[in-house]
Amino acid sequence: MLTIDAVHLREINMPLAHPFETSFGVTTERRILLVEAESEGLTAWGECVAGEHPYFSEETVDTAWMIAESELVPRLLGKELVGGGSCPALFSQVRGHRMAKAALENAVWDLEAQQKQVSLAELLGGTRSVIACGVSLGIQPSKAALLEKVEEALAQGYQRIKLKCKPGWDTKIFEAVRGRWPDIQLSCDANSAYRVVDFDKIAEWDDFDLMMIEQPLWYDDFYFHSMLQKRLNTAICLDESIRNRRDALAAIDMESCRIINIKVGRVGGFSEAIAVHNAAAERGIPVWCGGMLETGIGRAHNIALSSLPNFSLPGDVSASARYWTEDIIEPEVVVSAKGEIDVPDGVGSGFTVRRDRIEKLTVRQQTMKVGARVTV
Ligand code: OSB
Ligand code: MG
Repeated sequence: MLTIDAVHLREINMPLAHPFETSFGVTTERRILLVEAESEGLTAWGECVAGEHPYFSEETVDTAWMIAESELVPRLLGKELVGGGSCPALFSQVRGHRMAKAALENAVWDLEAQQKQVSLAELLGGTRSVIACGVSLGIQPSKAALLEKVEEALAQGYQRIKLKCKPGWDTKIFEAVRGRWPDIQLSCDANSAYRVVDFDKIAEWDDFDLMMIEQPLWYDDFYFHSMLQKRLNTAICLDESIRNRRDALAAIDMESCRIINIKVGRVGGFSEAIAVHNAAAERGIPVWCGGMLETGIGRAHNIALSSLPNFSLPGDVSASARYWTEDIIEPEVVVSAKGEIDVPDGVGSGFTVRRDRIEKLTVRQQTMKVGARVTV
């Protein structure tokens, strides 16, 4: 059993090493909500993957802070918990706000691992000692710039290249990359940029032998993805549409996708991520771990999750240096020449949080304890 004595909410601002452009816009600096949970002398961190704007999902840094402060943290404080798996029931009265819930739940899992003196990966049911890594390459100013990025990522060993795409940055780009590298594992991610009028064009992408086409249509859709999947040889992978295990079951049953991207924040925490993983595994649907431009805190949690057996495709969990000039954990996440990350076997997440650096990046913080609240 563990009791949460205090929770600290903190917003840090951190510039990205390189701007990241998707079909919904450019990100150059991240605002990130971090949570820190304390229990009987132990402390663990969680990262909220909500963005600055409600573009990827309805949540933002500000909504997550508000809901954590007013609804979620009060439900955690002072409660006797078995562990991370106790959180969904405590939070269930609050609808949605999955990214806010995940940040807190994941910190509790990390505390549980520390209390049990096991690695987080082991606690989650992980079986892999290394995970396979891919990269997600944003939309670039030119085709030449993109080819350079692909070349660089392949030289670093990454096993799969995912190209962000949108109307006007799609067929020509796939042609150029596939033309130059006929044998690499290549995929694309549209972040919902296409509509039914685009079906004929998307069907032509079968020529490029993509591993998958990620979330081509609406962020909340299964039906039209199912219509599109019938017309394609290429697998559709759903990201935004999958909010929980039931969504995964519906999407698999309707054949809206043949692959699922699991983001622990998008589904509300490790408990639901494991449930999606298991549901997909039982139905022969491979999964991979998506990324949300996380700092080392969220990245460490993604590594632990990716060690589960059905994470059989390379994920978007890449080296710290791709995102940050200096990460907030030690050691930084590194990718081997084979395109793999070692799953730490130390207690907890296996990384140390660099509190000194976090202090410098903090723009607001708040401590909540049983019966007390302090804003700094
Ligand atoms: O759709 O996978 C996505 C980043 C921000 C929001 C959505 C997505 C992404 C990425 C980047 O693709 C993944 C990463 O490298 O962290
Ligand atoms: Mg995606």
